Amino acid sequence: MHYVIGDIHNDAERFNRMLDRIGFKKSGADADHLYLLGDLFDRGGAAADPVGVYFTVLGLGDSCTVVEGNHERWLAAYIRAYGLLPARAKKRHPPYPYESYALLRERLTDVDLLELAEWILRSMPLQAQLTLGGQRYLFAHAMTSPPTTEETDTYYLMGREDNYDSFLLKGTAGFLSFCGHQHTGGFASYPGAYCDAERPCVWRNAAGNVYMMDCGCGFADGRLACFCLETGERFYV
Ligand SMILES: [Mn+2]
Repeated sequence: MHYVIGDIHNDAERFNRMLDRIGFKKSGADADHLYLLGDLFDRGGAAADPVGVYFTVLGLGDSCTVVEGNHERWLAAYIRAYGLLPARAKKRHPPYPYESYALLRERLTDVDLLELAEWILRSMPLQAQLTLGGQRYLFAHAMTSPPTTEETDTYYLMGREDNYDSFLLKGTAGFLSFCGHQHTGGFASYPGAYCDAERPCVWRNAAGNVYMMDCGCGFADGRLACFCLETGERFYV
């Protein structure tokens, strides 16, 4: 099966519970594949565990595709900028605005941290695509684009620089798009519908070609959503 998971935001516990819940298989004849929509890191409150999220994703190996989120970009940029400073300059450097960096530093060496930044910047595409059973899919953090039209990094990472409302209305023609970034709780006034009774939950636009997956994981009242492409089934933890 092919699964899609939205913004995790440092909640390794929920992420691992979700993989158990769907019985994710990373190898064998019936191996699954997972698409992560970015924003693995930052937030998560007292239970924030960025190392746990990182190690779980590394453990999934080739069975997982991660598209880059704005928080990955910010974290990688900070690691690169800070990690290369001499010790004295580090003291004067402003702290990373989220706890992720301090938590990562507790358990990872400088070299491990730089590897994390390289992993983000070199291996995470801004958009991924898949054709499955004749259906074409696109995965991006904030907004998708036709694969033939390369947009700016900000378009995929943040969304709003272009016409976000138009994307939510029309999607990307010929594809089913899966995105995160914006908590679905804010979509009540857009043309579309919540896919499940309990909130927060996955939201689908009225055209039926955009699924928004960020259900606020990492916030106190949020949860993590997972969508199975073959069955349309949604899972929440
Ligand atoms: Mn985001």
